[in-house]
Amino acid sequence: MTLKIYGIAASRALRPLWAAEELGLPYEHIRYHFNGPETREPAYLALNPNGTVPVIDDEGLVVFESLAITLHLAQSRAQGGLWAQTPAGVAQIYQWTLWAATEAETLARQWFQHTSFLPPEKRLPALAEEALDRLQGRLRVLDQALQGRDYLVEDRFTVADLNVAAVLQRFEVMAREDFPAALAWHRRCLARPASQRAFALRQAG
Ligand SMILES: N[C@@H](CCC(=O)N[C@@H](CS)C(=O)NCC(=O)O)C(=O)O
Repeated sequence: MTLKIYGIAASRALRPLWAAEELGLPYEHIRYHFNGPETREPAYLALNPNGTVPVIDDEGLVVFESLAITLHLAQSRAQGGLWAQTPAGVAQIYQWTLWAATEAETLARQWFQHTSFLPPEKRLPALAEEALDRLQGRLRVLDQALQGRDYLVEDRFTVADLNVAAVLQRFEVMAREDFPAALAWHRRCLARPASQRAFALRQAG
């Protein structure tokens, strides 16, 4: 049975798609849109009761939450090189992934919603501004962590880089200050062939 990844690439499903591409995994991409209708059906809700994308079915193991999925793929295919080789590296993968989810994504999402995603009449510029302002502090943390190094964990590309780079996929638009180390790192991550292939899937839906 092939790995199944549900959700169009122009959504958080990009993250497991990118991980699968990095790992060279065969997978079936089921391009359900996050606005439905398929994600409102009982068959889908049995996989992901949140009714959101992505969710994966990995030979019977069903996992939702995009960053949990990338962690699972990286760890279960550790020979693919996205997982850490030491307990300290594993701790840092968790640290950066949870940082991405709790510190970075909330603000990046608030900014994106109120600049692009919501219908214009529902956008609140003050909320976009507040999020962008607070985000600069998070980007500074990232920039400092990347001083003198190419990647976040164990000096090579891991799922920590994938998760943080994907959550901050609009890094270049969101950065108001100079963050040279983080900017170079972000470009390095997004230039990877697997990343390019995953992002290209957004054209197909
Ligand atoms: N924390 C979840 C969020 C999933 C999520 O909200 N996905 C969006 C698309 S990017 C969605 O399906 N939205 C539809 C909805 O909320 O009904 C994850 O990272 O997987």
